[in-house]
Amino acid sequence: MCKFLSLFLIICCYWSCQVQQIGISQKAISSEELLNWKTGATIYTKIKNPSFEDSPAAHSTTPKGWIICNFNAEESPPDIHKSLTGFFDIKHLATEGDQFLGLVARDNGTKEHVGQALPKKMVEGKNYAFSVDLAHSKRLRSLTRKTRKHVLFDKPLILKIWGGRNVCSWKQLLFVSEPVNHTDWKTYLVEFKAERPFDTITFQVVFDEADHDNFYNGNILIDNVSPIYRTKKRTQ
Ligand SMILES: [Ca+2]
Repeated sequence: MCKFLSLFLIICCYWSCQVQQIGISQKAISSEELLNWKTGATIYTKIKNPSFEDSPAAHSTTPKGWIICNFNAEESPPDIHKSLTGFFDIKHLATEGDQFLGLVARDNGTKEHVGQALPKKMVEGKNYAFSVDLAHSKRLRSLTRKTRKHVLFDKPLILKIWGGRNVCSWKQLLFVSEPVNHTDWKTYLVEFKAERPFDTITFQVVFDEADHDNFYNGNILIDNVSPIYRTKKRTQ
């Protein structure tokens, strides 16, 4: 009995720690919650080109300040959309400035992700937070190499955000979104405690394995990443 209870407590503790550390399936926050969170918070550092501006808005183009991770030469790079430009039939407006980023995952299993070096290193044991706007397009239509036909990339994906020591290295999972299935923009809060020092960040889209057995074509739109704030404790 004693052994059973000990094992139970260990499992509970492990699960609780995992949830706290990686922020499983974090949901969008309201504008009021965002305002409350920012009140009194201090900026620690800023992400380069957080609005995905100052780049030529074009498909298959990486935003300035960002690097393509795990680039597959047979697949195109991420896309920089401009408000109402209509690349791949996307008709969204940027939430900040005039451009935003689009990441896709494909039915051949490939997934797009971008990363960058941060201006300042995250300090082990300290709490940080930033916000990011996410949306999904039901209209995105593109070529799939699997069938060599133009098809809809209209299924929801999940965004993971990683911290690392080299650009595109994945040492600490900072954030896992819920499946982003909303076409309107929503703001998500990314809260984390640095488990060890790190100074790079990576945005990666992944498949929603809970709802889909196989690889599929999907997209997430990203804009308006806030500065990274030093916080005293988590709010979620
Ligand atoms: Ca923007």
